[in-house]
Amino acid sequence: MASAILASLFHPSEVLALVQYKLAPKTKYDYSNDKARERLYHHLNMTSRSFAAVIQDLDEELKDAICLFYLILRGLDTIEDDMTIDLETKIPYLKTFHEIIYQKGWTFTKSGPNEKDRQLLVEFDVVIEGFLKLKPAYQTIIADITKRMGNGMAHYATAGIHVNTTADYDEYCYYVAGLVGLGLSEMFSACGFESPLVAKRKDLSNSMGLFLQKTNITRDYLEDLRDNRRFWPKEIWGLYAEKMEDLVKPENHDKAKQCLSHMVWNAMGHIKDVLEYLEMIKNPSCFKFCAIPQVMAIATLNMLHTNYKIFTHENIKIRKGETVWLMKESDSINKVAAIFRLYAREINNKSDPLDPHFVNIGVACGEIEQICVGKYPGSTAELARLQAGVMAGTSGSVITAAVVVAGAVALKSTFA
Ligand code: D9A
Repeated sequence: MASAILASLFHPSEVLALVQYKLAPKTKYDYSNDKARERLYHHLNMTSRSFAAVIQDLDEELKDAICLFYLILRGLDTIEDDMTIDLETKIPYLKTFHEIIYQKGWTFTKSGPNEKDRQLLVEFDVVIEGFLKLKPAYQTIIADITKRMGNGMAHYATAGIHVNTTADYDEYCYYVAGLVGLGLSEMFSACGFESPLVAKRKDLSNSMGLFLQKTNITRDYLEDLRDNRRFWPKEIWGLYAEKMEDLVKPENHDKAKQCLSHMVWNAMGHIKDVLEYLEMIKNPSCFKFCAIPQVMAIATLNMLHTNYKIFTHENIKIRKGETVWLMKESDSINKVAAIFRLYAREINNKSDPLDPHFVNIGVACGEIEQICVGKYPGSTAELARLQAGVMAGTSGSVITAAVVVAGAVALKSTFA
């Protein structure tokens, strides 16, 4: 907590969000009367910290279905990611995972010892038990998406098949992320929270996944390379280096930065769709659930833009305070549009005029501004309010006040 506050010292609204977050009641949900459900949410909280809270805030009707969807996909992803499992073993698991989720008692102990979500697969019987209790309509959606995703993963895991063209890049991201968007949209429409149109707009649902996945792939260049996974399309990196791993060489510093801008620009291509999708979502808990990952993605993209560190450091993340602040603010389309405008402006301000994508990125940022001003005029007032909290230099007194409050909280929790 203390270090998170320090990191956000020049962002008073983040300090405030952190303090509020820390003060919020901890045991919001009590699963102690249902041991299986308690175990399920334990696994959810283990796999993803901030996103787990967002899932738990969903309305009861969707909460378990989406929690299980998330855990099932996480299980599948853990097998796909694991480079210690040989392909002859891995591919059949990927292709049949949609059947495995109906097999009571199934568990998996072949994950490598360093696999982060190893334990989820070791206790996967808990996930299966939960899945089998869901309404059949949700089971069908989850199994169908799992089947299509597993087969797509199996294709790209096959020896000799790589992400070469930008079309491959879109296809790979469709399998691992776009399909998640499609499945969730089907659930939103099936339960009646959202209009049937949401499920119909598969293009927009796909973009919701692609924007998240492309941001992650851009961020994870070094980590993926270390594990010999390559998701940056050759059609892009091939313009800047002979081999993808050559980008990290100091003599290729400038080319690497240009390649990074190209990847950032490619990801930005989905933002228009993301805003259009979010505009359709009316249920407040669904809206926050959908909006929070997207605003975190544009904040991450802003952090990546022109940042050579992605070629030298793994695990580049936005500040904890920034995450908590984004989670608090993302509750209406006007506020989300304001957040997108804020980061689009930051991205544009950082751009290097000598970069070959300077104009492209400038146009993409300008389009975000144009769409938001045209369609979400309320975002202008929200943007002014957000900026008042971001402009640290002009609000020293707010910083001081916030730090004093935070100090009091820290003392309180020490002596409580
Ligand atoms: C999502 Cl059910 C994901 N993925 C995410 C998380 O958001 C999407 C995996 C399973 C599910 C949902 C998501 C959320 C809301 C609406 C969506 C949607 O579509 C309409 O998916 C497109 O990243 C994984 C894929 C991108 C592969 C789909 C957000 C999440 N955040 C992580 C942060 C991180 O850095 O991984 O998981 C976290 O908080 O741990």
